[in-house]
Amino acid sequence: MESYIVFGLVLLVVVIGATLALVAPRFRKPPTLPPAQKPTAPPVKQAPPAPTKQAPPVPTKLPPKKQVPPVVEAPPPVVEAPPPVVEVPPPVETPEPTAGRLVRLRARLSRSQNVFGKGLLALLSRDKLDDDTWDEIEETLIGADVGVAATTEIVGKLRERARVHGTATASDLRDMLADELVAALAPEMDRGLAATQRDGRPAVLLVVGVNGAGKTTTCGKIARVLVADGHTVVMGAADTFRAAASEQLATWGSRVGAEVVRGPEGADPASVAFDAVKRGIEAGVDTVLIDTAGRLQNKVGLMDELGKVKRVVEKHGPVDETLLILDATTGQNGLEQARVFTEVVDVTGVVLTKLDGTAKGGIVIAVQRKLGIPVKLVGLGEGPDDLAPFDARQFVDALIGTDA
Ligand SMILES: Nc1nc2c(ncn2[C@@H]2O[C@H](COP(=O)(O)OP(=O)(O)OP(=O)(O)O)[C@@H](O)[C@H]2O)c(=O)[nH]1
Ligand SMILES: [Mg+2]
Repeated sequence: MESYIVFGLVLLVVVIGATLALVAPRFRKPPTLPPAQKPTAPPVKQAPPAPTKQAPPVPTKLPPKKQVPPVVEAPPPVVEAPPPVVEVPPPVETPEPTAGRLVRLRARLSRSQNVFGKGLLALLSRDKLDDDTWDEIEETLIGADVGVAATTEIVGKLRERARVHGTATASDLRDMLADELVAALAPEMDRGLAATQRDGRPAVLLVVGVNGAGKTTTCGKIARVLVADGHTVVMGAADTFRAAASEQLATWGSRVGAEVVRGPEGADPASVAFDAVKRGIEAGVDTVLIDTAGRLQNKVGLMDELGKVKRVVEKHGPVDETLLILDATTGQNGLEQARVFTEVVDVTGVVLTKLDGTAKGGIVIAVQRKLGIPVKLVGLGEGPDDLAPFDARQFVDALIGTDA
């Protein structure tokens, strides 16, 4: 009996123990799981995706803060490369024909110039041409930059013709004056440009003159004239003192499709000139135009350099034409400068620029008379085709309005 009681107690203890063992965990889990899983789950889940998911957007927004390497790999600029490849075709222009360009001189002569023509006509229209009137005529011509010597000569001849004629009208006198002005311009002088090949090599034209006279512009305009006449041209930018100078010439060249030989800024002008002629010979062109500098500290330096340019270029053969560019607005003052040039380089022709401005046309007579060199071309403005071959009769017509 006792054994049954003991057995029953043992069984009861076992049952209770088993029951407790089963139930106890259930009571323990509910309080631990919810708090344990909720706080830990987010950090555990967010931790892995955070670096992987955030990686792509972060580099673009926050490159400097954290991950720099991904930013470096960005290849957008490479994609943009193809579109910018744009050809720049130089628009080659067709210069206008040179014939008839001088006609526009009259319209472009300054207002004072028209006054000059009208003033002379008024003087010649007086009933009586006494000494005072002739003095005034002389003063008018001198005032127009004709120069004292040339004026004295012109008025002397005119007076004599008027005296011989006896009954000359104002119109007759004006025609006579025009004749004398034309005669003073030595119309028989050869004004053609040596711009075509000789002995199988290009004609070489050297363009000289003081600072700002219009050398580079005139080079460009001459190139246009030559191209318009069917010639091929190479230009040499031997003004190496300023980068802008060769740039200026290159622009003129590209407008008419003429090659421009340039050197680096500060290069030896003579070597650039030499290379330009060499290139012209190789390319078999008709003309090589060489632009030179006018801007040097002193006159001696400028002249030495010009002499050197000429000597070096002549290793290829003689310079065919040396054009002296003179600013017509400098009047009589420019004449002394001009004379210095003729002593250093053998000037074969003069180009008078800026006749459209405040220039007094009479300077043409003074220049030719003083230098004994023909004025071959005149500049009538800043436009590309504002350069005209000089013609004595047309010029005088424009000057005193004989065709009015
Ligand atoms: N109105 C007018 N201006 C001209 C004429 N020829 C040249 N010019 C102007 O004169 C200025 C000087 O011309 P450039 O050709 O640069 O003179 P440059 O002799 O080469 O000058 P440097 O190289 O500095 O010695 C420019 O503004 C030209 O446009 C002309 O016939 N009429
Ligand atoms: Mg220049």
